[in-house]
Amino acid sequence: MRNFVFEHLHGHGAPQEKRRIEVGKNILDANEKVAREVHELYTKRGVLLVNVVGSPGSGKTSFIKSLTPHFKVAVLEGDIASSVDAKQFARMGVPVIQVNTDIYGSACHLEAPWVRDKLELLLEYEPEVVFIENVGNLVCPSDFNLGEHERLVLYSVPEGPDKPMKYPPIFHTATAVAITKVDLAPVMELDVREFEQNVLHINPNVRIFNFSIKVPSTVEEVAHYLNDKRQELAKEKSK
Ligand SMILES: Nc1nc2c(ncn2[C@@H]2O[C@H](COP(=O)(O)OP(=O)(O)OP(=O)(O)O)[C@@H](O)[C@H]2O)c(=O)[nH]1
Ligand SMILES: [Mg+2]
Repeated sequence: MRNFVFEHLHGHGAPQEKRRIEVGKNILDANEKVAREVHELYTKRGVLLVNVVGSPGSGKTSFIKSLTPHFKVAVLEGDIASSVDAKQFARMGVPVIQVNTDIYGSACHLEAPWVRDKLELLLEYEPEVVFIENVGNLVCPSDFNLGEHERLVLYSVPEGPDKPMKYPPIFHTATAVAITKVDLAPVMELDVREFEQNVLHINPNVRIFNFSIKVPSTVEEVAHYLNDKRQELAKEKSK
């Protein structure tokens, strides 16, 4: 229920507030039910589902593109409008489906019922990993499970080291955090260790990566992590 505002419900006072909370709870309950179904389907098929979240421009598309040589990838692309990012994947021959939230009141996040059928469809391409590129936002996606196995939060160096304290829920719900564009840290005179400490302050057990599309070893480290997760999934599938 955190951070959940229904702008279409106007008015003030207790009855409206109560109704707002009830509607919010119903939406989240419905989301959770569909997310569980997606999670079960992907687990049964042994396909790793990764929800990539982060601010606009934090490097989500670049991150996913850098991992395409390592896995057979498919992408569900979420944006308020346009298919700019989806076209990049299509040009690379990566199966991609675009979801625009302008038909859902220009929501700043994806919800499971909006993506379920698309995620089912992507399985027909027999991918090893399906990436969801969520709508660029550090707040809204945190409440909406999409059935993912991994929630990877991308947090870029130019955003500055204080974001975990200001936007804790997204860091709290992450399974891993990639501090992106670390190649820019020296130019910006920023210390990546301060970013790491602030992330760990909010989520002490989360896995942290230092990442740059310009440094192949950082891409390989993430690929290795995701491969381990795929193997864990294969074991779960065979149970
Ligand atoms: N120096 C540097 N630039 C990067 C890196 N990763 C991404 N960029 C640049 O950052 C800009 C934004 O990257 P995108 O991958 O489009 O970011 P995004 O999160 O997908 O953006 P939206 O989808 O618009 O929210 C682009 O100009 C990228 O080339 C990096 O590791 N280092
Ligand atoms: Mg993008």
